[in-house]
Amino acid sequence: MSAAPKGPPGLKISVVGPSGSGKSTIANYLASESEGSSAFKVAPTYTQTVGCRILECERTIDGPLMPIELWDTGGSTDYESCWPAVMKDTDGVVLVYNPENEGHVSESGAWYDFFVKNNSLSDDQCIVFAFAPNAQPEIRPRTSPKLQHLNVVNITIEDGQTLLHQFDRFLRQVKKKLDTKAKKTAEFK
Ligand SMILES: Nc1nc2c(ncn2[C@@H]2O[C@H](COP(=O)(O)OP(=O)(O)OP(=O)(O)O)[C@@H](O)[C@H]2O)c(=O)[nH]1
Ligand SMILES: [Mg+2]
Repeated sequence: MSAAPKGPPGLKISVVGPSGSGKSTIANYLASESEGSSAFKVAPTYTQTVGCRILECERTIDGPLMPIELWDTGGSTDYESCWPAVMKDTDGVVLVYNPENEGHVSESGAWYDFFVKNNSLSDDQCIVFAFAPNAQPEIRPRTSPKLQHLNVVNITIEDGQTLLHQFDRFLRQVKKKLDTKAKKTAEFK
């Protein structure tokens, strides 16, 4: 009996970072059909994410539509027990912090350590969004020393297109990394 044909493999992307940094705002935007609109739709009131939400979207990355699971993680330490599940088998990490919040800047280093460094992911599998209302694209945002070697991108609420563009670039980079890993594994067999 032949195996059922497999569709294109999807990617699991974990969206992590301090509480109130904008993870759900960003995940909602990416998962919505809002490609045509240029600005985020911001919820009128902030609602803390309890545990983790999984959102789905599809992006075209050098080929057919690729299913993406976005694991939008609650940033409160009350939900720390969920983090191992968020980390497990993740293909990439989107780390979100608000560079205008001093606490976020320092906390973001710990998020990087936990989700990327201690999870044996390569830095290519991580993108950092500095999400602030007044971000200026040409100015490097305030960053934890632990993130200084990473791709840190300014994201503003007015500019959803930049977010989509950066997200697709990141997915392409993750896919390339995974393809290279799979090729190396096959060569060893
Ligand atoms: N960081 C950031 N937040 C903004 C901006 N503009 C508005 N906000 C508000 O900041 C809050 C962020 O909320 P969420 O996206 O729910 O934050 P979160 O990171 O998911 O928070 P947790 O679920 O608690 O981890 C919302 O009330 C946004 O409307 C912005 O440009 N940057
Ligand atoms: Mg949230």
